[in-house]
Amino acid sequence: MYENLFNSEHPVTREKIDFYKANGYVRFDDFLNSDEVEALRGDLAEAMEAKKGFVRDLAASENDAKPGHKNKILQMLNLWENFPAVESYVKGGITAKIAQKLTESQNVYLFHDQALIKEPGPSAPSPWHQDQPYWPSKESGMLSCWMALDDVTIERGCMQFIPGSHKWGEFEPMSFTGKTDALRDVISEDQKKQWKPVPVELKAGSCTFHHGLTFHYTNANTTNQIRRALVIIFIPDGITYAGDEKMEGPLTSTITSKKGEPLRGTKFLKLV
Ligand SMILES: O=C(O)CCC(=O)C(=O)O
Repeated sequence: MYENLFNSEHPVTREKIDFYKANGYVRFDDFLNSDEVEALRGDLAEAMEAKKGFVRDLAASENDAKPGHKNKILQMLNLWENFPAVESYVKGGITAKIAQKLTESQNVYLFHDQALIKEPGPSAPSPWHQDQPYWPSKESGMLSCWMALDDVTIERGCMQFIPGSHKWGEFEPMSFTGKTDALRDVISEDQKKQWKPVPVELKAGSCTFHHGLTFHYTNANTTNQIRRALVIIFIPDGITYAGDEKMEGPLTSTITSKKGEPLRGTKFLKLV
């Protein structure tokens, strides 16, 4: 059904690779065409109805655990398992090939995909955080592709990055219900001087890639339109399983590696 979609090749120039290495993120404009965006939006709409698999409100607090609770940041994990357009997009490897070039890796495995949705209404900011503290990897180097499925502005919750912060090391995981800039409290005075957020507004079908240590943030969606993003997280070469040194995540039980072995799991597909 999707044989003509998700199979394009996207050039990665030396300039893009150098930008990613220096800044910890990089943008790719006009990556998916409108048919591809529509197909993914269709799957997300179905997923929001079906609520299959791992689904949660990333910003829910204890007070929110009530019937009729409206999600502030809806997270739906591993849609590739149940939704055919997402499956073609993920397995087609069009973003994994970019991850391969950015990391200069031979192999790239899937960690997981996730839809991150901020509906108009009760939306929350995604606080400044790094991703790596939530991941089971010992080494840094895993990375994400954040695909905009809507035109995103600052007000609608586009990604914002602190360029170069992927070189500052790994900090504690941040709470999604706490102060949005708590990460600023734990960095050095010199790093505070370099705290110059760069918002990356994107058209639907454009994306950013970011390194697992890069500080990033998105605003609450204060517009009256939905904000849909589809993220794929990649495991390049050289990443081993940290064992129980790291916090447990929704995929911990699917990990097949022993501590110190290359990070692999029953759902971590080889994409490239
Ligand atoms: O989309 C968001 O609000 C946050 C995205 C994010 O933190 C990520 O993709 O790592």
